[in-house]
Amino acid sequence: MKCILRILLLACALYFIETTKSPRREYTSTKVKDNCILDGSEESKNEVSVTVRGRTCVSWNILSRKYPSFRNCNHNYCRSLGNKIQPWCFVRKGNYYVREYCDIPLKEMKPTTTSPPTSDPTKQDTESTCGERRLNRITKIIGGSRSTVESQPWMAAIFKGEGFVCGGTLIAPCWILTAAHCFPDGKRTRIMKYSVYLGKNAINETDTVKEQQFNISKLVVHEDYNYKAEDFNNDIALLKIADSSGQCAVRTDYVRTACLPPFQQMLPTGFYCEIAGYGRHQKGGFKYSRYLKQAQVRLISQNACQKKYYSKDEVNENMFCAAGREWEEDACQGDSGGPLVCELNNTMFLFGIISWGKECAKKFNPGVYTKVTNYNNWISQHTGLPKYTAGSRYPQKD
Ligand code: 4AZ
Repeated sequence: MKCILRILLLACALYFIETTKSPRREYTSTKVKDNCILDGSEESKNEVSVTVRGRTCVSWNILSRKYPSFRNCNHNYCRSLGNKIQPWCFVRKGNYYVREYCDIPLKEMKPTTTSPPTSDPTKQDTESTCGERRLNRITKIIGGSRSTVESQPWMAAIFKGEGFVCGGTLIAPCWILTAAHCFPDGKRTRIMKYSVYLGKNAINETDTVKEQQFNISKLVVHEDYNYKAEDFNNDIALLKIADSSGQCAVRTDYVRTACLPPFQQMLPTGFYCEIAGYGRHQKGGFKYSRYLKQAQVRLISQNACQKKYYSKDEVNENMFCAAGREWEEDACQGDSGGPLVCELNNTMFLFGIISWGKECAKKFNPGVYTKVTNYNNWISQHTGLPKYTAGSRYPQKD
């Protein structure tokens, strides 16, 4: 008995030593004493220290308190560490250090996966190829599931400088539909300060293989959106996007357009649709979700929403309501402008723009969405794309 106890104690002590000396197993190495563990493989050596966003990497040993195995790494060169798809490094963001990919793809990445999006016109979605996706859902988290851009390839992330502003939806290769209230300066918005990302899985990470980055060349806020009234009526805006060489979105597994339903098309009460965004994931929580999330919500009748939950003044005919099962899933701050898409015949149609709601995931306070099907003519007028607003992919009644 004594002998078994001794063996157990010895095993515990060994385990304790092992775990305390290496808090993050991912970055430890036993073989190196004075060398930098990051330079173990010839393959990973390079002298690039600038990220895809143009930021300079910090020296790895700055983080040696958190990652003791970096203590001998007195350089700031990008390295392929962990399961990352390409070399990366830490950069300083305010008081934090965050990881960012560098502008050097891995050698072994095949051209088919690394080739940058091209301007080949056959690689752009049209009104007849919208709404398709490769489903790819992963682990469940509070109030919805973590999503991937493959599941929501129309999802756009709008940034002002370095700061995340709102979600949006790609409805044509050069056009994003979003909420007017995302641009509080209305017509006076300085659009050159903004950028739009498609194919983005995480707000704080850059994945150059999946992402496409754009500037805004034109912002159209609905003429009747009233900033003073704060009533969210006509909470709709269009962004025209173009990358640094003037190209619009290229169709990939991570970037696709959502279809627009026909003018004034309705869906039955109780129909399940999906919302997606990078917004808050807990009521009262202060952190934005770093990762794209999606949730299922059910459409609520206009009558119930105007009489039971809100008033007719608050929810007008340019809006509709939806809520998760048991009120547990909902959009929240930061999700604004993002999509509410509904599936018909394996094709995803954009019915709503995340707009407002009293608090988040609160009983009897559903989320309120801009009714996209009231705006087909407005969208067509401003984009000049009547084919995209005709709803031609929508299943016809027999
Ligand atoms: C917001 O502030 C917001 N629960 C969006 C949606 C909802 C609440 C707030 C709905 O962007």
